[in-house]
Amino acid sequence: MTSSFRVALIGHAFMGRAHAHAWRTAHRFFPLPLEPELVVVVGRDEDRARAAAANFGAAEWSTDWRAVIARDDIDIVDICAPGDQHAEIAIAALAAGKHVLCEKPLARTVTEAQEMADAAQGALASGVRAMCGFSYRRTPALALARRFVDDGRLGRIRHVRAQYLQDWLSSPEAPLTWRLDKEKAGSGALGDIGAHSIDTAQWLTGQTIDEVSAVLTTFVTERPVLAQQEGLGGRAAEGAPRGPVTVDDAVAFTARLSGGAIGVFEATRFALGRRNANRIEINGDRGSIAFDFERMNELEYFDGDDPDDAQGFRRIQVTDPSHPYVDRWWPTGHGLGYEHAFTHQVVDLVTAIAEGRQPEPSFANALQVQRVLEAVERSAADRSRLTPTSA
Ligand code: SOE
Repeated sequence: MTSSFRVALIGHAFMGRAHAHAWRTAHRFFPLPLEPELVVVVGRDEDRARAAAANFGAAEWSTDWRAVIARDDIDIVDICAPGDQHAEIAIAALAAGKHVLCEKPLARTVTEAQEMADAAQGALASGVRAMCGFSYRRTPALALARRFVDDGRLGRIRHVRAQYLQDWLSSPEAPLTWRLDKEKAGSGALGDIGAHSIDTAQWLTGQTIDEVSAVLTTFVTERPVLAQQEGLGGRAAEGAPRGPVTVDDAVAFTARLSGGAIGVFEATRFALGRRNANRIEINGDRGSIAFDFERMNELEYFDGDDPDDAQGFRRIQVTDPSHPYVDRWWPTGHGLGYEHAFTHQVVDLVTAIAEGRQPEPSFANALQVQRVLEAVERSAADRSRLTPTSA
């Protein structure tokens, strides 16, 4: 009989829901060495935590994460709380001998991320593992792109072009949520979605971002104070006072990568009409790939070895059983959705832990992303750029 792997989920909003779904689903579709059991849901508000636990099918709820971490019957602590709680909870959970899955970005600052990575390193000796939830790595089309890079189909990589475009803050009336508060989130579009692009680019190319030059901006500096969080946004009361937005709304930066490639990155929540366009294009000297999450079951691939009269990008439908993760789902041509990457994340995490391997992205990988985030912020603040002069 498969033994169970008992999960404490901390946070039950958008990300908590995505994770809860994954914990409940993974073993029903994939053969797992341990069977996840969502035991307890933790939240700050008693009624909402109770309702979330009932909704997710967890037996218990709590408002006290410290008490939950102290329990003997919890194997993993899954942190889906806002960023200001990541470091404290993760470090305490690792010290208590629990495995940890922590949402991205790992922390608010490099200092916090370093402390978390140190704690994860220290816990390794007792077989305790930590992983950061850069879930898009587990989108089948991106996992296929990684396979192509590893197989050398792209050859030597020259360019990375990554954009993460959303529009949920386009209206100045969208209320102030925790994602707009530097104290809670660390940064804005940069850390929330730009971090995904940074992780994806580094993971796909096997190169680290070693140099950046950036501009950051905040288009709407004050917003109505939030009355009720709903999904990513929420509702403000009629005539609510406005409070300050303390993070960036949009960022653009260029980058130099360790293997000689150059990169162009953009992240914004003001790209009206682009709802979740997490895009990346990579050009090598043998081939190219292009991906857009708004068409997440497709990967564009250009093969430079094709005969001249047949050259062009082909659109691969990533729904074949030969594609990563796909064989456990639906017949060819029947696609997957946003939630599946989280399910695959649980599959990979639980399998690695059961086999005594380090699941990736590790806290050390996520610390590297955090260093890039900080470098981007410093570069933007630095203002060491030239203003075009008239001839
Ligand atoms: C909000 O921009 C957000 O929910 C991110 O926080 C997630 O990481 C991303 O998957 C979708 O957008």
